[in-house]
Amino acid sequence: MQEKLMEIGTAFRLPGTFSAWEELKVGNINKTYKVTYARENGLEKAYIFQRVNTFVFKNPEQVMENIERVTQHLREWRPGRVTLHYHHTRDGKNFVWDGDHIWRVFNFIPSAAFTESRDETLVRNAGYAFGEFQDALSSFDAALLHETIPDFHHTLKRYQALEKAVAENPVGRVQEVEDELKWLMQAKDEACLLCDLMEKGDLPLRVTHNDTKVNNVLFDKKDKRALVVIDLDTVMPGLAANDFGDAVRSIVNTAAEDETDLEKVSCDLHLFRCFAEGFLEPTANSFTQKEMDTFGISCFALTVELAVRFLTDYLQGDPYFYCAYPGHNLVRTRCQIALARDMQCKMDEMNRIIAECAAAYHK
Ligand code: GN1
Ligand code: MG
Repeated sequence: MQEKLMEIGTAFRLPGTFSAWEELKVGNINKTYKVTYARENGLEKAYIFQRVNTFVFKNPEQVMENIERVTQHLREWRPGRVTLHYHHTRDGKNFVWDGDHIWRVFNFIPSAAFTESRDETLVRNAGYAFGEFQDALSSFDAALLHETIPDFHHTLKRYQALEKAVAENPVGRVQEVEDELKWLMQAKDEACLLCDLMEKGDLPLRVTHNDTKVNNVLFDKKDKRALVVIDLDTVMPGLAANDFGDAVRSIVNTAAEDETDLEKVSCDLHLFRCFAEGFLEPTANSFTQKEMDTFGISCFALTVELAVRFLTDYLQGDPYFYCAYPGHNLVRTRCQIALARDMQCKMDEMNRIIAECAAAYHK
């Protein structure tokens, strides 16, 4: 791996001598490495090298074009703020193709990141960061964006892909997952409510992040302030509710996304309130009432949708999500189902909390 990383560093003309590297085990799609160079002045400088998964991102040029435009917009929106800065090769490209894979390099931002957190300040700050991201992109022209993964949060189409995988049963795993399928099929109408409203044109299309996991926010190590929202691969037109729901799914789960002890999985309502406060503080005045009315159900929808996606991948032999062990996608499916079931029981309270937070920040 070191040789490969050195070759990539050379393509990007990084100054200094390659001195260290480590893999950062974050994310289920791309491979990420922290690479350090020693400069002539004696100081060390670190970069993030990422190998883009081209099975998932079929058109990486378009992904990079989107990122270029969005980061430029963010820099103009709040000059002086930390943003992702991608490096360019000699011929002005922001990625290289090494014959097998696409690689990109961006600045390493000294910070802390979390895959789980019970810290209410962090959760509130994560909410604020994703809310502010929405706010920043409300002045960005959506027509400038490529749809890098079409129908990414189209829950109904995700169900259709699952139904196809069940019918084809390519690796013979359907018999094992009857209980999960049964639960997901009875939840279908409720989970697709949000997507039905989108299809009817009842909700505005905005420019959204679409992958609002807690580890996609970097925090200041000392004061827990959110520094920057990262992982801009899926910034596309979408519903504000997608970002809200996906974030809640990831941030207020009391267990990891692949917890095997389902007793530990639940939606923590106190953290939910913290997140909703953070998210709505910068946005409550720009979202429509109709949009905010969908925020509760969006948490259920996005959780079920991800269960559907994990299960589809499992039935297809795991081609999409990185699996650390056999059956990982099934474990993830069960965990998301457990979380969605808990949200169902708490939906009235979740809606009440959203309404209170929206009222508190509405001027
Ligand atoms: C993937 O790569 P990562 O971890 O940011 C996936 C998300 C899922 C998430 C679940 C492009 O995100 O949609 O919610 O896994 N990204 C893509 O952990 O499919
Ligand atoms: Mg991602």
